[in-house]
Amino acid sequence: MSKKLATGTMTETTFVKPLSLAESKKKNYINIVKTHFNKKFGSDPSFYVRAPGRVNLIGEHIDYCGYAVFPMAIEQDILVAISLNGSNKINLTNVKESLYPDFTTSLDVLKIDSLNPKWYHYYLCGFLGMVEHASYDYLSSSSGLDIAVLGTVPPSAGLSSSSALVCAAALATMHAYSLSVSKLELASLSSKCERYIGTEGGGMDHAISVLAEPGSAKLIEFNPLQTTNVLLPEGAIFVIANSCVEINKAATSHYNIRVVECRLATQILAKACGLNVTEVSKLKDVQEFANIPVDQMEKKVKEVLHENPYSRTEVCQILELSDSEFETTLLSANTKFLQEFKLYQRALHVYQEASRVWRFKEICEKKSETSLLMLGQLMTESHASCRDLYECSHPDLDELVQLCLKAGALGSRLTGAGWGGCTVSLVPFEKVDNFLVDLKKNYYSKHFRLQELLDTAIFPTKPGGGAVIYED
Ligand code: ADP
Ligand code: NG1
Ligand code: MG
Repeated sequence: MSKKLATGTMTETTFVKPLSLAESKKKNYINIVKTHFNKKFGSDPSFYVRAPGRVNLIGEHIDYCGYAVFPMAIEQDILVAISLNGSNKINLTNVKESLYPDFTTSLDVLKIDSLNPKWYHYYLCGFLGMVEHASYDYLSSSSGLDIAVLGTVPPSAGLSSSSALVCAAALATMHAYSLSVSKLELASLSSKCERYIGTEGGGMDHAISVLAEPGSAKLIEFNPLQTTNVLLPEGAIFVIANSCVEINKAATSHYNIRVVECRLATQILAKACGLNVTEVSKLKDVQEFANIPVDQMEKKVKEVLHENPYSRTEVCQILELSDSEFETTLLSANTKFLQEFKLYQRALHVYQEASRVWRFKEICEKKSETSLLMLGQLMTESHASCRDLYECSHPDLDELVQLCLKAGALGSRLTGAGWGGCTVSLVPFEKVDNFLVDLKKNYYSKHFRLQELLDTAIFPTKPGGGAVIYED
């Protein structure tokens, strides 16, 4: 694990803050989770942890290919109230009990069922990641924990509720057992341990949830993990709108299929470039080892890959693998059944999206009269690429993006993994009120089932802070 410090203006290195410093809205939520904890366990929690969700402004499905992404933390978060209980049991309860029922397990039989993921498995990812990191030795038969959870990140909506839960669980475990882990280590290990749930995800969500600082978005680079604060241009605001199509990434195979397609495109491109395929695991590695600028990778993709889907047999032939070698080395549990792979389209999206991220950052830094227009255009191009090349959109999301643009957004795109979830739109300040009215009328009123969700489905957002431990 890299020990390199985050670059930029990382000012705070400690997670702990006095509870009295929590802002008043947060204190209200803390009181709700405290009351729930008290009702379930008959005492007050020892401390609280918050970890925020995030909105990715640009750079979709490229973190697991090694490329930099551009998210910011949002106000909505996962709150955890926790105490050691002196037994060998972990008792988990959730304020939204009807959605997320109580769960109890002994410390010696912890298990994450990736075939049937439940809410508490995400918590256990964070717990296990932390205890494995510190080695199990110090866990005793009295290391049990009582835990209450309250989440305000809309779930399964591309705003990273899952990773907020995993990060909060890892941080709560760290503090409960008096372990010392740096912010950068926590970000890396939370991203590794969310993979226990079965998704072969990248590191964006955990990095921003842990490392975010109020007031700026972050460019996040990987290998080694490092972050740079970027101030967003003035005059416009990012507005999130939820299509209200829910998609659970661990319970479906869409996400891992894309990871596999990128992996296969990597191998075939590496072979065609004469690289040692065993040294190359991500699309970014091909670009770097072949020493080709990222904006010229489009030409290479068009030279090497064909547009028609690749059959499993063809991929095995090109990579000189038997079918069973192919399955064991390149596929995952929920992608073993795959017979066809769209490699041209996925690789093209990744390289073009990676270039868009750097252009986005440069525009933010240069600040000109046309900055907002150029940022908006990049966002809309990113959505088109997610829809057409990466095929991770959804008809309702496409409709919502069009409505956002019609309502005055300078740019709009899906955010997060896609296949449902939210859009993020860049809206000039003076147009925000009309934008909200138009969207409510044209999207939310039309879809009757969404009426009751209106209050939480559409909201302006600004860059928030990262994970915190609150103590009395
Ligand atoms: P997202 O885009 O929100 O990260 P995922 O499909 O990755 O979507 O994760 C959603 C899952 O995270 C939910 O099905 C649930 O298991 C868990 N989750 C999200 N919010 C909460 C919450 N408030 N309490 C408990 N579990 C939650
Ligand atoms: P969401 O939609 O929050 O589950 C996922 C991945 C990210 C990234 C985006 C797409 C996890 C935990 N998160 O986010 O790493 O790949 O999709 O850009 O796997
Ligand atoms: Mg998630």
